[in-house]
Amino acid sequence: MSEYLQAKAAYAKLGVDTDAAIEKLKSVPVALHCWQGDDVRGFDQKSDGPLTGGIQTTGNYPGRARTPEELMADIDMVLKLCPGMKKMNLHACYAIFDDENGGWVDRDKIEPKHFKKWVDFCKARGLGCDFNPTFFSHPMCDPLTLASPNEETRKFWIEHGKACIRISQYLAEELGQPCVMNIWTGDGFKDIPADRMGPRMRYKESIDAILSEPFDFDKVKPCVESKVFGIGVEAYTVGSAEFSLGYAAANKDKCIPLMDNGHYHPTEVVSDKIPALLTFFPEIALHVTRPIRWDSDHVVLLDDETREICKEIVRCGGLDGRVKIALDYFDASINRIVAWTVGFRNVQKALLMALLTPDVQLKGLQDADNWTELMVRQEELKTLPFGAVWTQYCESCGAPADGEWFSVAKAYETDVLSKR
Ligand code: RNT
Ligand code: ZN
Repeated sequence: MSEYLQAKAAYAKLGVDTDAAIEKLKSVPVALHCWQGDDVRGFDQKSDGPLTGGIQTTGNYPGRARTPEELMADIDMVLKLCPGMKKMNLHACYAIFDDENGGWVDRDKIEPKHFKKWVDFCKARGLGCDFNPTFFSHPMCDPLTLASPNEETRKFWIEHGKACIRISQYLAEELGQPCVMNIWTGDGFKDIPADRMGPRMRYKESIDAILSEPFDFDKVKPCVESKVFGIGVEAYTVGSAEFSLGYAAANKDKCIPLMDNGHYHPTEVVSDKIPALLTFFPEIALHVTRPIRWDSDHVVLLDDETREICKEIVRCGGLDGRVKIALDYFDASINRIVAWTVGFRNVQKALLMALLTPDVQLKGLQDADNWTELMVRQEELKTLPFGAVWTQYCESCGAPADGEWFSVAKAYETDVLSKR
């Protein structure tokens, strides 16, 4: 008997159908963030300014993508190395300006045509696309954006947000899949503020203004992403957890909350917050990342919290569109293709593991107050032959198995990345 058939039989004993799990996972889009490929630089700034907004890439591994063509080629390699259904995730700073579309414009003036090449890229690969306004790494950050006391600054960034709504609508219509549009700013202060309410009131009004731009909520899913602190923004964050959740709750007809698991105090876990939010919100969005001590955006591993997040997504019925899953990390200290691939494959693994869990039986034990057997059953799941199911999944997606893809990534490094 093949390894897969043996594994299938082992899971079947627990009432788990491995074939069904594999088929289900193939239908779940996971958004691949374009910004791992170039250390969150983008293409829209003439001068090579620093990354701002309290986020930080560290490392200077050779081979980062410097042009849209290089970034697209790198993404193609990642798509080939990963199983599962992918969706692109772009930032506004990845706009492509050329002579055909009239050349460079500032962020308040960007249009769908600046993303036409990305639409062509996605169409050719059957991908949907998510989108993000870019409220950082720009001279109009004073350093605040949507919460700035300066009206001219706020106006510029509101116009940027509205332009991004129009672009998101265009992406959704062209690609025939909803576009999640995430609003995150690094607005906040390094030191103790004298006014905590003013910036939040301005932030609220600015988001209101952005969302007053007409859009179809079935196609465009605006999100607000909360944060606890950033580098140089240690004392106060305008878009805190309560602010963002409050905003989403008060605007359920046009906005959903987004949780990034690097954006909470270290003993808080997003896995536990998923069912809490799904109790009240029809839809929520996630940025899956790996914080170490802070929002360091390390590559996602198959660690306990990633597994727990995926278990909650599956158990709470999140795979049928209620939970929008995206990756968000940027490691510049290792091969970027490998960083992307390891994180994407790990989210796929964690989702597959979750789908291979006999949830109904385990819930039954909990409801019967049988914590002894629940512990035994949960622990024994850990040594089931998951690897054989994973290999089968990769094969049925036409993607390489573990042990097969790293050499391909290394050859690409030798042939392409090292020549940049
Ligand atoms: C920053 C947020 C945000 C960014 C991306 C680039 O802390 O997580 O989502 O990482 O928009
Ligand atoms: Zn994020």
